[in-house]
Amino acid sequence: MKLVVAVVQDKDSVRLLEALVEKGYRATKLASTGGFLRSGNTTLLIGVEDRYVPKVVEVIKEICHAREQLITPMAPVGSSSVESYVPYPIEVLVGGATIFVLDVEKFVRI
Ligand code: 2BA
Repeated sequence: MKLVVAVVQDKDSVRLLEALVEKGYRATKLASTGGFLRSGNTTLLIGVEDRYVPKVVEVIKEICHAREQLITPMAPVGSSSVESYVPYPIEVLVGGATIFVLDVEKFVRI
């Protein structure tokens, strides 16, 4: 058995969860925060038999899309020139999904 851990954008998470459940996969949705943008994203835990991993990845690919996001960097912490700091927005391409596939040592449902 494998655990698919997928970090996706909030915008895609509802449709993705619906599609997974509709296709018979079990999933758990966690609210998460990206370390770089410090903004909300969604992490899904999906436990499946090994042979279903490619199908789960396919569903994620169908639904999740990369999007460009404009961010305004903060002044560097401890900087002495905060007053003269002019924040320019920069564009970041946030991927559709970041996927990890982990081996599951033991799976128990009680
Ligand atoms: P964030 O960490 O908020 O990153 C959002 C986007 O910012 C990233 O999109 C990437 O395009 C950019 N980015 C991240 N770190 C950067 C850096 N040091 N310099 C320049 N640009 C940077 P994605 O790569 O598609 O990642 C989307 C989200 O997936 C991430 O949100 C994070 O929550 C998660 N993620 C990505 N790689 C991960 C990893 N290796 N381990 C754990 N979580 C990861």
